[in-house]
Amino acid sequence: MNRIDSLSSLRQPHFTRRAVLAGGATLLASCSMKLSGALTSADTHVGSYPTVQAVIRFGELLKERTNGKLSVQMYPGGQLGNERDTLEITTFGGLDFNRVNLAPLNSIEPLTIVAALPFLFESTEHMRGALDGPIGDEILASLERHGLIGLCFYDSGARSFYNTRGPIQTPDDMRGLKLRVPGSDLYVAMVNSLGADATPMPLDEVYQSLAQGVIDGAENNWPSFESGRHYEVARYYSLTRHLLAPEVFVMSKISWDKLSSEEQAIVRQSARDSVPYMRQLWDEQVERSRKTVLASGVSVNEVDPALFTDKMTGMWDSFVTTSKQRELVDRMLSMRTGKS
Ligand code: GTR
Repeated sequence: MNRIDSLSSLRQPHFTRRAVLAGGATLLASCSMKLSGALTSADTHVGSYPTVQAVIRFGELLKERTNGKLSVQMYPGGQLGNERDTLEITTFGGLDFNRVNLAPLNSIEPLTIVAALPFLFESTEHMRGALDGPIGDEILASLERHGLIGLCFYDSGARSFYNTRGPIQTPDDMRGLKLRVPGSDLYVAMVNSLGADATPMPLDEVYQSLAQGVIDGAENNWPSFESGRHYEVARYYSLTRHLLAPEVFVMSKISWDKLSSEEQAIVRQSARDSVPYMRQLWDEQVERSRKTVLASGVSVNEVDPALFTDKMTGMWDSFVTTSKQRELVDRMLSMRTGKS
């Protein structure tokens, strides 16, 4: 069984943690000490999504800069499992790379929480400025103790609420709504702080759950709202823009340790060099998705963010509990310009 056949066999709907670990042991045993050839990478999004395209670009740079020794085989569309499962597989070396949101890392590494706090970043420029520098480097470095090498952050735009019931103008309109969130306590608390009922669920179950009325809504950025076809069933999108949490591109530390230091430097630099490309694709994709959603007749409304900010920032203290987290939050806040 090759590595991807092994991974596919792990993608049974009800595989247990023990099965994952056993599969991982098999995968590990079949790994050679040095890495070469096509390295694997997973993404929950479809092939045209900017995060997938950015990692493909990363793979091209890697191939060019290692004279063909290393390249990337991308598995998009969640075909190897949801983000939480593929992250676990990545930590034991069954996958070489992974592109995920910060949310599934929140329960693993407290420093990832600071960049996922609602209403922390005042704008995309603020988020990029903070995470492109030393603060971002510290958050990426914190992943190493969990078996992951943080390579770079990608944009994820602004997340807003959408639902099947009606426009949200104030938190009162959210009372009792069953809203899907990614599996992160931070997201659960954030949504519950507004009086809604947070329902953690993997992304690939959202469309069906909306269609069947299992949930009333969810929250995400324009491209995910559109590419997951959630807008076909949730016809109200209310622009709270409560979260500008980034995406993150990681490598398995087990795979990383099999690279020479020169190759490691190439991997780091190529990941960084894929970021401007991702951002260009991202801005274009946001515009395309916005147009598609609007053309379909979805009701889109602006909200007064002040009505949401107090409630949602009120829960920061429950999640920012260490002095290191506080220090990073203070540094990020000091980079605000007051222009959003
Ligand atoms: C998207 C993000 C995915 C995933 C998804 C979700 O914006 O790109 O990685 O985290 O949100 O809500 O599960």
